[in-house]
Amino acid sequence: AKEPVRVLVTGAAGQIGYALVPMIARGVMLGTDQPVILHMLDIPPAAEALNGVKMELVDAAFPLLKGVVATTDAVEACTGVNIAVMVGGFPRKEGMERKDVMSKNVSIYKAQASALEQHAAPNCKVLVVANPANTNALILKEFAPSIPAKNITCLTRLDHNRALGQISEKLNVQVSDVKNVIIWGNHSSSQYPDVNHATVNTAAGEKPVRELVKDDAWLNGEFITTVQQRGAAIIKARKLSSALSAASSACDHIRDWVLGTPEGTWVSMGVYSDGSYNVPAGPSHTHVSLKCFLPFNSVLPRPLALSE
Ligand code: NAX
Repeated sequence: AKEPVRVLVTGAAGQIGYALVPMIARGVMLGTDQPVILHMLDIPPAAEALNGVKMELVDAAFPLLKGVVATTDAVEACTGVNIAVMVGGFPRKEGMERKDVMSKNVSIYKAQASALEQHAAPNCKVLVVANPANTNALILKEFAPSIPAKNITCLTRLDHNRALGQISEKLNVQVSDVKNVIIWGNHSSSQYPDVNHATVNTAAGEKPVRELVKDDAWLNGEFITTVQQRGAAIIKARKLSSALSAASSACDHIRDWVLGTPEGTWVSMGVYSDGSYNVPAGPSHTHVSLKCFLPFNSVLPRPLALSE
């Protein structure tokens, strides 16, 4: 039998956490033959709710779940973890300026970076979900210099999956037959969902999305804005932000990172740019006019090839 993998979820008492931890415990993230031990971190005001989530995990009697650590102590939460999914953070509230949210998140991500750097398992893989995801990932990278930059990523897979979903709806094909969209830019409304290399598996073989859609106006207009603004549309409809789709995409991100993508398929992840794809290496200074300690836009997404 395989040794259990320790998976940390921060902000585990929140709505994404509530959708995510049962997926991990069922094997959606790491495979149905991979036992897991869940580490859940939240802040003291959420401690009771966090304990309630732990009670439900026990009640669900997941065969793969070999243990649960539920804590408000970052060091205890980070100790020995192989995978860290950072969902906790300070949300932007009405009337708050972006820089106020930034300074709160800088202190949160600085402390959690140190806890991970000192106590996580070697080669721990980190996925930042909490917004601003790209910037929080950069902060974590800056304050955990001994963790290789390539092990620190942020979630843009939800945008990638949203783009696949829109193409599948437009063409009335199965979403599993659509592949190789790319999300460039930040996880924000400035992102660019790119269909120029995307294909659909048809009875007559793989066809480019552009050839099948035959509607460049839609592809260059409504498709892009729908993907860019999907988060806002979900909030409008649900009165809550995306949770099940974010949790599912976080599982997809880690699964493909650890287990690889199918031959000929790539996916989008936010990574620290090494200069690939003609994207400038290192932090981008596009938004330095916003007063924060660190440049924004710093972790640039790229498609991940199977071999990486
Ligand atoms: P919730 O407010 O439901 O949950 C957040 C949880 O984090 C709460 O339980 C809170 O107590 C906890 N928390 C706050 N500070 C913490 C700290 N210092 N350490 C540990 N836990 C802490 O938000 P939810 O809807 O679950 O969203 C979580 C984050 O995901 C938000 O920042 C949100 O903006 C972001 N999202 C990112 C997406 C992406 O694609 N990158 C999409 C979905 C989502 O909007």
